[in-house]
Amino acid sequence: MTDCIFCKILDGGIPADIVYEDGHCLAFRDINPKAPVHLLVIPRKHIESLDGLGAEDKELISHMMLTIPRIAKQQGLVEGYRTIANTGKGGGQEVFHLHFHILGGGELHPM
Ligand code: DGP
Repeated sequence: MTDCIFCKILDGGIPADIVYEDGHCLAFRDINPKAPVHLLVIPRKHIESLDGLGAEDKELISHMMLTIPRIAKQQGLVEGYRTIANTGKGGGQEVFHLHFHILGGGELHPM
């Protein structure tokens, strides 16, 4: 999807501060951080949001869930972190390529 910002980051068209990558996903620093450490984890496959997942994505989403804690630890978030996936306009989603925010490195208010 050529007009997707995150697909452009995946293909190198837009630079990003990439902290992790593998065959299924990529993690990079959010351009507008809301915490001392604010990462976005995205699948290489263009899926708009959690709502766009199908049964065929079971392995991919499971891989991402298992990888998020590894990335968090790699980035020094040993005390914990918050993981958020905004879904749809009503959920505050602005970029329509599935992503998980990882936030940490400071005090996070209880939700
Ligand atoms: P969301 O509201 O969940 O769709 O969050 C999208 C996030 O993406 C938002 O926190 C800012 C971030 N973002 C948008 N454009 C770029 C970009 O070009 N580079 C990076 N690194 N982050 C971006």
